[in-house]
Amino acid sequence: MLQLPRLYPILDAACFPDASAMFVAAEELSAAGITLLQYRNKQGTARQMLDQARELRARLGASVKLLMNDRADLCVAAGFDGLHVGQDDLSPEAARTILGPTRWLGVSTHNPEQLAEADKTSADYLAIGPIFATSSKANPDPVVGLEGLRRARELTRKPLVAIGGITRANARSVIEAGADAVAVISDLLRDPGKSAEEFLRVLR
Ligand code: TZP
Ligand code: MG
Repeated sequence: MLQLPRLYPILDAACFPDASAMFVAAEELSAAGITLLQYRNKQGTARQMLDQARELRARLGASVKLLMNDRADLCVAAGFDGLHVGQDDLSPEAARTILGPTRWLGVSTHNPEQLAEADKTSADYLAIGPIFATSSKANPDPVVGLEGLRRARELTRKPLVAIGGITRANARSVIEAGADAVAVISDLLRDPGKSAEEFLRVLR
């Protein structure tokens, strides 16, 4: 079973004025010591996404595992280490046929039914959320809360990632409720290096 680092930053292209600002943030996160990063781009074309993904790979080297959001084809084309799919993307098994056996596959879930279903697949880790209110996702599912996270923990032995509204102030409580890792977008945006260092400190 895969060992996830406790901090799982997500670089969302929509949160940056341009691609160069996003690359600078990625380098700052890497310098702060993160070892896993998801690239998320809901607005870009396939070609823009592939170019940006390759640039991330080139800038971050092998010390950071890179996961592509949504797109199995771009994951493979960019030489990424894994893929994260949601409920409206390729099914985990369809994604697996493209990824092969060794690339990491993560699956987003939002309730106990989806979690139990995803647990039966070849997913390497499961995500559950939103744990808290979030403004980083369009049309988010209902908030799961720490209590929902505790229940999710009982439904799977796969590594469990908590997502949605997680900050340096509440991250510790999320790990204590049973998450193996916290996925974060907005609380890493302002001064990414310093914020990542603080996350890593509270999650130690
Ligand atoms: N899926 C559930 S919540 C969320 C996603 C992609 C957004 C998380 O962003 P933030 O800013 O850390 O709440
Ligand atoms: Mg998706």
